[in-house]
Order: sequence, then structure tokens, then C-alpha cells
Amino acid sequence: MGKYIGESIPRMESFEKVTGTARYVHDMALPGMLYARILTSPHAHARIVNIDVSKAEKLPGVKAVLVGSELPYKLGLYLVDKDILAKGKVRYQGEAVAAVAAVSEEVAQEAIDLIDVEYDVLPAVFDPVKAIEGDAPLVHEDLGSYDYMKGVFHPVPNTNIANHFKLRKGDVEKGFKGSQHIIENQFTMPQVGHSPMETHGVIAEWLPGGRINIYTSAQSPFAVRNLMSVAFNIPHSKIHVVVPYVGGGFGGKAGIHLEPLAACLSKKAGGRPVKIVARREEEFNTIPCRQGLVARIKTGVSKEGRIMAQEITYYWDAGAYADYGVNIGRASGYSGAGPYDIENIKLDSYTVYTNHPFGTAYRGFGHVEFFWAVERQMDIIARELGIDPYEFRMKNLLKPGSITITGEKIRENTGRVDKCLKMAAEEIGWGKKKTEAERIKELKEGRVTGRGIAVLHKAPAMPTFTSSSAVIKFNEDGSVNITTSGVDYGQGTYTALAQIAAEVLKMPLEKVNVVWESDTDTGPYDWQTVASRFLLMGGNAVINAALDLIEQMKEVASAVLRAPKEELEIGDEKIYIRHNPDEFLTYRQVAMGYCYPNGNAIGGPLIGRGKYIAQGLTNLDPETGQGLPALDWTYGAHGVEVEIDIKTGEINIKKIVSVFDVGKVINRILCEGQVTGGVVQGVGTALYEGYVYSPDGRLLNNSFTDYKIPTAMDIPEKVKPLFVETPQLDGPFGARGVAEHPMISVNSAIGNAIYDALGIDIMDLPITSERVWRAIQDKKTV
Ligand code: SMO
Repeated sequence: MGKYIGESIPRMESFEKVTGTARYVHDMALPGMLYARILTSPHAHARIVNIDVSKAEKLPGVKAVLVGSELPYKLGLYLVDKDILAKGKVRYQGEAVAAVAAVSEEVAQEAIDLIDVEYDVLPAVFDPVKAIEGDAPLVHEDLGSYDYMKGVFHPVPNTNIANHFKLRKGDVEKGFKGSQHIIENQFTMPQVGHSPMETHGVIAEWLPGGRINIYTSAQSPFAVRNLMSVAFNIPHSKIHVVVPYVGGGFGGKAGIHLEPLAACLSKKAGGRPVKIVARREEEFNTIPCRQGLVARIKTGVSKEGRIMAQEITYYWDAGAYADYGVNIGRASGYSGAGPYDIENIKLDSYTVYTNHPFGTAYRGFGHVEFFWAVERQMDIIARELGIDPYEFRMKNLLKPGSITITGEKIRENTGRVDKCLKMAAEEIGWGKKKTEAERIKELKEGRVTGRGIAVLHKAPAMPTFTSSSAVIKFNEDGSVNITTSGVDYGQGTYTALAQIAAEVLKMPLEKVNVVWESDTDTGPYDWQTVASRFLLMGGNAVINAALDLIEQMKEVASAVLRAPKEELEIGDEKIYIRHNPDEFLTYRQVAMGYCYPNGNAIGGPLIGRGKYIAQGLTNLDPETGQGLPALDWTYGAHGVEVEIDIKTGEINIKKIVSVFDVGKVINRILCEGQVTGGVVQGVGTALYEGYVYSPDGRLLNNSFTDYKIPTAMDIPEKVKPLFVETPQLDGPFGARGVAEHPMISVNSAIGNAIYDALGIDIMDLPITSERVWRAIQDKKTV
């Protein structure tokens, strides 16, 4: 390998970010810009009897007031079930009901306070298990009429079931009959907020000529453009979306959010630009969150510790609208039993409407939630059998030759989950048992330690039409600019793409620039930065664009140097004749001397979906869920050591080892950074985070005072990222994605370590100190 692949190169934009010069939507203002505020519902479920906006409209400085009944558009990703502003009824507390654009945010807020809404409160439903019972109030009365993705998503009419994903393999009844032990448990996880540093923000102008300009904090300009186009029935050519720097997304900025509302306000205000920025409490209440989950798992195992059968039901608390929830239900269906070799399986994954704020994508796309259940269950089973949890997993994990639950055969070059687990276990000191003396000493001191392990996997949950592209353009001096419309919202992927380009083009990294602003008018197509796919797909696009650029250079050089293309080589920013290296052109000469004068800037346009043939990959059989669900899988494992103060229940994470088979590390420091960030976010959902509601469905902890995310104080003493490198055949330099994975299974590894320390099984997240303390009081086994 050359100079750059695998190196720890600091991210390119660090200086701009730490000096405050990086420009975010929050920083931007356009001439004549108006500021918008929204009025949200105080009720979880209520009919809107009347909205009186007359006083608001008369307030000086108010330029537009909007209510739902004025807007004939419908929104939705897979099920089109949402209005821009609530119409007829509200379905969650925090739902936007009316909006005002005015000359200042203060005036807009004053106008909002003058709007009177009369509600008729309706019975509500909050528990996804209760919500699918026959007598539950319906969140949507008209389900079933918006089946969008060719029947792939199935709302069940006259129920709250937005989607039912089924996986069937083998014969579970037979498997249970042949089992020595049958172990059944329920695990839960609450809804969780993304908490990006930059809340959602957008500036939109709907120009009188019909064109819409949007500057937004989103995960993809093209996804925003497409969803706007679908919602308003306007061609892509009339919509322009720009995404500048983005301060974190984590899945919460996939899709569209405030963009349609800002555009409609602008239209009503005669085309003046309108800015909406979500306040922190709106980021919790109004903007979607991670779905909650109730998971029931029944596992049959043989005496020897082989899993014979498994029956799983996932009840997803999707909240009031389906958004990504239906696809999360699906993705967590086809990967929802973990990376295990299980012959007989029956899995049902229900995405259920409730009167909670609605759920969307969040780092891990469902896997953080269900792996809490799967990987806790594995430890509980191992204990029941009297087998070491590590040995039990090793007996059942997928290995080359095994068949996955969707019927895919594991190949030699697939990532290796067993290797990840082995490395994590070794590094955490697995198997080192406490002596009786140590145990007594710990109890005396009141601080008990324990170790836990957990594995994970995830594949990119992507429809087949997803692709990335890149354009590499020579500047006149032979340096290059890369345009890609994938959004780097903090991962460091642009730096990795620059490394890949410098490597392939054999030129210094300093001469490679990745253009930061993603723009649908000028940028090449990219689906979205989601699903840990950007390095994999964008990296391939950059490689292909660089190869195309080299081909074009060779054509020029062949004519100038009078040598056949096949005899030309590149290196050291030159293109030369292999057998006569003194005969060369520099990149600068190629760029300036031969191309620009002819009006022909060399630049490789690229070339769709990289090397993948994605056809049919997400076309699983609707009755059995069998088929090829994804392009690739990234596997991993965590090992943790915790220390618990038995007087307070306080959990101190002393060490987390996280191992991932990333295929090939492109940039070590950024890869480690990605893992460390994911692990800390995983610790947050494991120990602290979760939406808490009043009985009538009001979110009680919608601020960082009441909703605790990890701070510097809560970061584990040691986070150790390690990598296995089984090359992905068709990944860039063999790499595969690792963006979401570090967050998955952190919760279960911690839960398992708590059992190891205290002999207490925690089944519900978050594992707060209070929960642990109460469990200690109840159990008194320690
Ligand atoms: S959870 Mo992500 O933005 O695929």
C-alpha cells in the first residue's frame, strides 16, 4: 500500500471548526430574511376544533401565518402519513399546529402566543404492545391507502400497525421440541433523542418564479430535494438544496424535517427567505427521535449449548408517524437475531403507531435497541446452561460456511465476528475469575467489579437505487478538487476520501481539496450519508473518478509524448513513459497547457454505484424474509469492565474494548475517533438516556437539565478501539463501514457486566444508578 491508506491524518476541517469559521445554517442569513416560530400541540391526542389566527395576523412585523388546512401536501418516506402542520387532529404532544414568519424571531414568537387553538382531547395510546390490541384508540383512521414502495411496507388496515415484517426459516416448533432448555424473556428500551450539537435548521425561499432554494442542516441535499419534489409535485430541476457544514446528524437529519414548512411560509410571504431553527426543547418534542422497543425472545437450546430455535417479537414504538420506523422494523427483522447460526427461526417485527413523538433513523437503525435484548438473552441462556457466555457465543456465532437467518451463505471474505469477540475477550481479561478473597474485599469496600461481552453486526439498510458519485477536477496548477454530495457531518469521511484520491492519483494530500458544501445544482448525485455507507460507496466513487482522470491524462500525454497509452505511468505528480522516465508531463502541464486552452478541464465524472450490483438485494420474500438483504455486513464485539458502588448504584465504566472487522482501516485516528464517539453515545443510551412521560403523554425531560447525555465526566476511563481487517472484496482498498456499529451492543455488554458484578439481571434501559440501587435493595444478594 502507498503513502496514505491506513495513516492517522488529522481531519481537514479541524481549524475551521475549532476557530468558529466553519459556516453552518445556524450562522447564515440572507437579505430580507424572515424568522419563523411554530406553535406545537400541548396534547398527545386531540381533535382540533378551531384555530383562530386573527390576532397573530394583525401583529406588526408578521409576514405569514400558516395552519394545516391551507396546505394540501402530504409527507412521508415509506408511508405517506404526515401533514406539514397538523390537520384535523394532533397525534403527539409537540406536533406543529401553526407557524408564523416575521421580521424577527421575537415578533414571530409574540404572534405564536396570540394564536388560539381549541382542542377536544381524545383517548391516547402509548404502549406499542397495547396499541395493537383490538380496542386501542387508532392513531391514524385512514391507514393502508399510502402503500408507497411497491407493497414492500405493509400497514395493516384499521390497526396501529404501520408495518409487519416477517421472517420464517426452518420449523420453530420442531426446534423447541428438540431443545433441552427453553428460555423466554422480555427486554425494553425507551425512546431516545439524537442530541446533535447543532439542532435542525433551515432557510428556504420559494421564489415567485416557482424555484425553491433551500439551505439546510441535513444528511443529504439530494434526499431533501427528492422528498420535497414528491411532496409538492415539482420537478427536481426547480428545487435547489445546499448543505453546508452540519453539526451532527446521527440519523436524525436523514429525510426532511423543517424544510417543507419553511418553504410554504416563504411562499406565503411572497418569496422572502424564511429561517427556522429548532429550539432545544423542539429538538426533543417536535423533531423525531429513536424509537422505543419492547422485545420478547424465546430461545430453545440443546444440552450442548447449540441454539435450536428462536421466536422473536419486536414491538417498535414508532410514535405518531412512520417516517423511517417502518424500514427500521424491517432492517431489524432481517438482522434481528444477531450474528448467530440458527436453523429454526420465527421473527415478527411490528412497527406500531402510538401517541408519542415519532421515531426515525438513529445511529444503528434499530440495532442498538434489539441487540440490548439479543445480547442480554445470550448471557442469560449461557448462565442457565452453566456454560461460559464466551464459549456459548463461540459455539453459535456465524463462521465461514454458516447460513444466516435470511439464507445467505457466509463467505471467507465476509467479516469475522468470532475474531472480533476473541480479541475483545482477550483484551478485557475475560476468564480471569475473582478469587474469594478479592470478592470479599470488594464487598467490604462497597465497590464491586464485573466484566461483560457482547457481539453485534449491521448491514447498510439501503434500497437498491442508492448510489454515490464523485467528480474530480484538475485545477490549473495540477491540484485537484473533489466534489461529492455525500455529507460529512462530523465523521471525517472527507479526509478519508482525500486520502483515497491522493493514493490513487499518486499526488500529495495537500493538493487534494474536498469541496465542503453539498449542492444539488452543481454536485454529483449521492443518495444519503446514512447506514455507514459513505466511505464504502463514496470511496469507490472517488477511486473510479480518479481512475477516469488518469485515463484522460494518459490520452493527452500519449498525444504530446507520442507514446502509446499502455506505456505511460503516473507517479510523483507526473505522467511519464515507462521505459524513458525523463520523458514526462507534470500534472500541472497536463491541466494548464493542454486542457484549459482547449476549454476542456480534465475531470472524471463518476460513475454511479461504485462496483456494486445492488439489484434485488433488498427484495426479501415478503412471507419468509429470505433473500439477500444487504451489500455487506460489519461485525464487531465489545468487552467492558464496570465497577459498581453498592451503596449508591453508581456505575463506573473502567474499560471498554471495541473490536470491528472494518476490512481495511483507511485513516486510523478517524476510525478510532468514530469508535470512541459511538461507544460514548452507546454509554449514554445504556446508562442515562430515555424519554420520560407524564401519564397523559407529555415529555417531561425535554432539556439538557432533565435529559442527561454523557459529558466528559461520564466517558469511560479507557476506550480501546481495535480492528480486524478481513478485506471486503469490493470495498475501497477493502474497507467497509463502521459509523453506526460502535454504538450497538454497548448497552448489553454493560448489562452483562452488571450481572457479573452483582448477580442482578437488568431487563430495561436505561440502567440508571437509581434502577441499579433499587435492584440491589430488592434482591439483597450482594
Ligand atoms: S441510522 Mo442512519 O442515518 O442510517
